[in-house]
Amino acid sequence: MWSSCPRFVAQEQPMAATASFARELGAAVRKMAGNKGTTWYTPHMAAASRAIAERIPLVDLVLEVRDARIPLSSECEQLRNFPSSSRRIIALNKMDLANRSQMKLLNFLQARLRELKRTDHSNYTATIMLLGIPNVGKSALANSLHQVGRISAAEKGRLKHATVSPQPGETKDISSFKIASHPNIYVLDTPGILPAEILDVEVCSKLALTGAISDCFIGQTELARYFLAVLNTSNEYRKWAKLSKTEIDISSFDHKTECSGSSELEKRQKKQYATDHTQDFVVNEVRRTLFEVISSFDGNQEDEKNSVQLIEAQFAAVQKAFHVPLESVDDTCNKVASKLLNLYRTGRLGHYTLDRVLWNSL
Ligand SMILES: Nc1nc2c(ncn2[C@@H]2O[C@H](COP(=O)(O)OP(=O)(O)O)[C@@H](O)[C@H]2O)c(=O)[nH]1
Ligand SMILES: [Mg+2]
Repeated sequence: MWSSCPRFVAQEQPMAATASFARELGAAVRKMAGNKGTTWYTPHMAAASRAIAERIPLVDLVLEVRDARIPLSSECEQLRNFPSSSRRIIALNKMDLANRSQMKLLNFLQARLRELKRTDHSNYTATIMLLGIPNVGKSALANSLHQVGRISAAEKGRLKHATVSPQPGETKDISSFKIASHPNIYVLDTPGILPAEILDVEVCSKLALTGAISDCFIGQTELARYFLAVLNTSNEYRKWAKLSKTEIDISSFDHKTECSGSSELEKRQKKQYATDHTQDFVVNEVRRTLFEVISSFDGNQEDEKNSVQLIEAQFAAVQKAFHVPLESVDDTCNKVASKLLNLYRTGRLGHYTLDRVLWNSL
């Protein structure tokens, strides 16, 4: 989804217990980042931020990429004072969930450039700078625009690739990718930037959960707990009710009992990949486990203590679903947390918009 003048409107508040989780986590992230030597605002990010500021006046369009899960919290602060002119476009990425075509975005960008450069259509060269906080998918977007781009066959043969990575901070320099000929249009992929200090602790926690801030600032266990707090107060888990009714018990393939209807091949695969959390049968078992623990919980989720108890019960239950062996408490928790976060961040545990926004306000 993209827009040149978006209007995001904040919606109702999240449940008290989830908000309190978010605040605690965010405060811990801020505290960590305040410690000498552990800030996300590295000298490299500061240098990238200056280089981007110098380039902004020279480009034709600025395409601010935001994370659709946090369309407000992923605003790029550097652009806050940028005049909301026809030169700024905001694109919401990670809507796979809504899986928009990049071709449509390319057409949209070309139309905007044509409006800006009303003169000779065939002879100009235009540049579009992709800008945004780390890990929103700028490089992935640069690659897909480059791939779908209307460029000559010879140029297609020399397609470049921007490095795409689940870790923030992977893009180190500004690089350019051709996305159209006649007129020539280039996109500039840039390193993600964050402000040196983020005052709003809830924003800190959302940036940490979505992966814009490195997990090392708070640890994956705390992040996974925050995710579970979000999950428990959402409606996503209700979609997994049907899993509870069907028998997909993966514990059965360790024993003689066999799942009815499973082929020999499936059974062998299940045995072989029992600890691979990305396998569908493991994901379904995790979903079912989470659903069943929430459904059988009779505490009050508004109550912080109850909410924490539920999360601890879920951690213990999914440890079995993931087939994580019981080692030291910390090791086990870290492994479970890492798998849970990975499934959340790849959209396999539902779709969540952490900022409260009214989409039809766009
Ligand atoms: N689910 C999903 N993941 C995406 C999307 N775009 C990028 N990613 C993933 O997000 C992570 C960060 O992407 P990257 O392009 O390196 O982000 P950048 O730091 O903004 O350049 C990578 O693991 C990508 O595979 C998307 O539209 N949907
Ligand atoms: Mg990048």
